[in-house]
Amino acid sequence: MKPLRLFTISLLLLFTGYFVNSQNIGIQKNNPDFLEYLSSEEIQTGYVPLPFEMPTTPVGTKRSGESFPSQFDSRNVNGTSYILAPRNQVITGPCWAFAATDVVQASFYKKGYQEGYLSPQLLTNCHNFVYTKTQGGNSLMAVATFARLVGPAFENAVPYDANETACITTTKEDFPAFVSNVHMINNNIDAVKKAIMDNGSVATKMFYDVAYYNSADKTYFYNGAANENHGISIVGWNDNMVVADKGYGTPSASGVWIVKNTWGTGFGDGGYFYVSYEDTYVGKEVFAFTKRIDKNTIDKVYQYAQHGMTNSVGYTANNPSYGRIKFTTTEREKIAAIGLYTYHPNTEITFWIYEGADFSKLRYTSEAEVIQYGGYYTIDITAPIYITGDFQVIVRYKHSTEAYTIPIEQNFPDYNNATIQNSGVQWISSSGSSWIPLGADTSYKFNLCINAYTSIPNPPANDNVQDAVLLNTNTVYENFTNAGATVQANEVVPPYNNEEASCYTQNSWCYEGGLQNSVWFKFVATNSVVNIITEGFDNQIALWKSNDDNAENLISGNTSTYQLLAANDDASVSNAFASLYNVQGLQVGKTYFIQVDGSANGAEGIFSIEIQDIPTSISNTNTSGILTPEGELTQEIKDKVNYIEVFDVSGRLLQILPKNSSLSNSKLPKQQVLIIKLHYTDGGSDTISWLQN
Ligand SMILES: [Ca+2]
Ligand SMILES: [Ca+2]
Repeated sequence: MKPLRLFTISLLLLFTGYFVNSQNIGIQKNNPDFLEYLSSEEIQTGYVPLPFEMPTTPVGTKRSGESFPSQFDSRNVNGTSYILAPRNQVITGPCWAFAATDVVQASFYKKGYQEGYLSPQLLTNCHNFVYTKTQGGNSLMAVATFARLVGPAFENAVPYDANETACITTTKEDFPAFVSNVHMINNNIDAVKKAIMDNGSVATKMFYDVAYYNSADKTYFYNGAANENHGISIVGWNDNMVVADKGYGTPSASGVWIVKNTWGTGFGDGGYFYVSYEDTYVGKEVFAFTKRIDKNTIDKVYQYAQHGMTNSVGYTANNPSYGRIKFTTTEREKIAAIGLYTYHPNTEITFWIYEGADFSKLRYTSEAEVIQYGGYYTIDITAPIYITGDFQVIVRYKHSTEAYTIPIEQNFPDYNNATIQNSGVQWISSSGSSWIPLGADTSYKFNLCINAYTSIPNPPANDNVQDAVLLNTNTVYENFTNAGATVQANEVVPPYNNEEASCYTQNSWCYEGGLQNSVWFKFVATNSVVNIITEGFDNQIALWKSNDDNAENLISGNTSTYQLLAANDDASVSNAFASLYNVQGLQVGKTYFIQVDGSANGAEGIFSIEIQDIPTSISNTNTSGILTPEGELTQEIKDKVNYIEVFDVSGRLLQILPKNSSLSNSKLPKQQVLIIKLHYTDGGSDTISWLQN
């Protein structure tokens, strides 16, 4: 695969003045079969060659610690079938769409979702490439369509019609899920076997001519050089089956793929046939769909490369190549996932998300990850990153031995007929610091294959203080969330303190990005002292009193109308949950407001909350012989202690201290009665109460 050097940097320097280093940007050679296909006078039907030649998948794909069985069939894996009966495409052309939807269906069944057939019609009608239904397609077109959040749809939602029909609009209601993490596997039998065992089946292609089909034993073998013309899927294998000689050559060894066809159950062996491992195409260029995505986690996709990867560009091997892309959200949206292609197997990927159109606000840095197969990947962003307006994604592609690692959409008018964006939204770089613009108005007329998936947040009902949820005391309320919550204008916030110790006090929050996604509660005091306990995620909490019990004061900006009673970020060293202990001076019958916010740059999570109406004093337990007059454990006790449990007065375990711990020097919550349980090495124990000043 010799790269063509299409562009030289020296020319660019003259015209744009961009600083670039001395490396040239190169582009991968197109697949000659594909170019021949495009230039062919005849309209062909069936399977369209891929625009690029798939790199060979390296060895090293064995299932760890296992060898492959000599026979495997996803129609019967210990009595379970992941495969639905072969369908009939009726006309020539949609084979690729039947194969892709059969493979996605099998992968969903393998994951335990038995939802029936998926719709090839949605693929054939809505792929946005230039081909009509009868003109065919390929697996990459299915990948690109699914990556656009078009399908996979239930068969019932978009039923198959063999006529040429228009794309109909679908919604998430029509889809069981989204699908991603598509592995491209080339010429590696073990990797294909692994993919079948992991995912039920894989999509591949073949050259079909009845001359090479043996109707007696339903076997097939073609080892010539004619172009592929049919898309199929593989559901299993048999290492021992021999393909009989039909007069066109015999494979050198036994072994067949169990191939699912889409010509009805009357073809072959109930719709299946058996193709030699040595066939020119079958099992060589394979697509496995490995990831099911909960459709409720994604609402939108931002992308320029609507047709996905058709080529790759970049710099020479062992140099990082960066792609940078800018999108603009239409409302406040949460970044749910980043979608990207890799061309070469074992490409190392790292990406960054910046808020805004410059680099001043880095919001996310991914782990560097070596992706074993070329293909399409969707990497979930679990951190709560909300964007309103511009944001940028930078992806670094790195490969030690391969060049041109940045997947792009190159335009082929007779294939994808792509709209290439103008400059200003896409760039590439060899340094990650100086950027070469891409665009229809530049020398680099292509789109980057980087997608951003977002979800539209749905703020909780108690996002605003006026909508605070009324809680009763002494009741544990489960399953509140601050996900998608917002900050109101002039919303109150406790003081921050940069000292680490401030995380544990009862009057401030640690400074970790400020107020980000608060929700509100209120209660009517039934005692002058309360504990307020939250559990579930890294949050921060504050208790507020307001004149006339009026919620509006807390967003008025008028500090004389409200008062902070207590605030906490981390209830203990080992526990990032926030809680308020022993808050005193409440007025029975008055309403108090509780603010719960995500800590550490706006964490989101599910949590429980409980307001404990506690007695004002608890009886002291006997501490004689255990504590020194200074309030420290005596040496005799320290020598006996194995470990120490610390509880709050409600009996909740706050933390565990190791032997030789000092009570007074520990980071136990202050100004709060604690229950200290001393566990001795001989199995005995003592319990004392403890108030740290
Ligand atoms: Ca809020
Ligand atoms: Ca916290």
